[in-house]
Amino acid sequence: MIFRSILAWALGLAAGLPLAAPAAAQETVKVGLIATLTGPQAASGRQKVAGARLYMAEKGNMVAGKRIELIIKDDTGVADVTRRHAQELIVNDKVAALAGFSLTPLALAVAPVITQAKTPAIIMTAGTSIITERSPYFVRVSFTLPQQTVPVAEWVAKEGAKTAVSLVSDYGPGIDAQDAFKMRFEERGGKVIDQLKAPLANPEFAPFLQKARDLKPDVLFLFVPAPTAGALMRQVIDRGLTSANIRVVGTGDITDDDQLNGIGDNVLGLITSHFYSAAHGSAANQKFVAEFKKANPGMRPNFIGVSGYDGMHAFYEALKKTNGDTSGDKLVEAMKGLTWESPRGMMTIDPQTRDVIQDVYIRKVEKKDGELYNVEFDVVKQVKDPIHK
Ligand code: VNL
Repeated sequence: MIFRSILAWALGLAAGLPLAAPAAAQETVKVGLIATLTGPQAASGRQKVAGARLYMAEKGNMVAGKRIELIIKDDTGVADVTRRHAQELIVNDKVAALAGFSLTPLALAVAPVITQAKTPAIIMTAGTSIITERSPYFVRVSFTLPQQTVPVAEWVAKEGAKTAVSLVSDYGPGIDAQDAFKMRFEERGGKVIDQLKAPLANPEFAPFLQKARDLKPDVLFLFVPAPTAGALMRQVIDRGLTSANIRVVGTGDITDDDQLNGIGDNVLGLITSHFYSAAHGSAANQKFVAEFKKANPGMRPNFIGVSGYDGMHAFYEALKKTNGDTSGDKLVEAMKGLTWESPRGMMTIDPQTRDVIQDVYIRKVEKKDGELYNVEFDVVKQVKDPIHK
């Protein structure tokens, strides 16, 4: 008899019948952070997770009466794994939003999934222009490559450079950077004499660097994803390019704050344009850098870390605006037009494109207190992506 009633109770539970679920469980809002934590791009995942966690540690985990829970998944840098995590986080964990996405193909892989599920996805790295057009549920807090490239193309033209060669990783953001560099440099009277592309996986840069050197351009423009920067820049140095009569420039991915000290003094004086530097002088950034270092001994934040931090901000502010309503359409609507002071400077989510509008700085590698930094010395204010404005 007792056994039978226990059985009946258990069956009732399994069928989801009487016993009400605990109220607290219903008040949890989950965010699925898909980061690349292993493999050659692992440095990007470490930064993103550290940035997102720091934001939550500073602001607490209660927003609009809901408890925020961050679920972190490692996609190992493989698009099929990113897509599988996205599906499981949406279907099984019922996340209100996804975030993360390091390499461009990883972001593109989830576009159909988030569109079908109407789940917002906050892009914290991937920088190919087209991504935000692939789903109305993408919101980007990182950057686009054309946005970062145009300022340095203008800068070298203004400095009197007449000829240039570009060398980039052969995939979305590299092609975007190369095209944007050529467009703006040639508009300003320069000539791009060759556009070189190295494979993304296991790149061997030496033959491309030799070719660039032989072409004797005034400028060599470089882009690779940040975790690959150390490998590229060591070969740039070994080939003597920083001491040849060629001005080496790039987007800030090639001198990112995570890799820069490991690259070494040979890149002192190198000019890049980018939206974030750990040396940015604002009070907000000084606090951010200090807190980030305290929470993550041995690390300093880079543009991916700050995007992890800002991505959580976008989500928190959106949930406040919807008063805790987690409808995907309402959250995306609430993120459109958000403006705030990030450690990087002022930023806005463009209500038309869901992409980020932000200042892009021209910086020079300098040594301060025994460490290498990208020191900002000029700025182009509030730049929109020049491709899909
Ligand atoms: C991408 C662009 C990735 C820039 C990066 O590092 C980066 C991308 C992971 O769009 O794949 O620095």
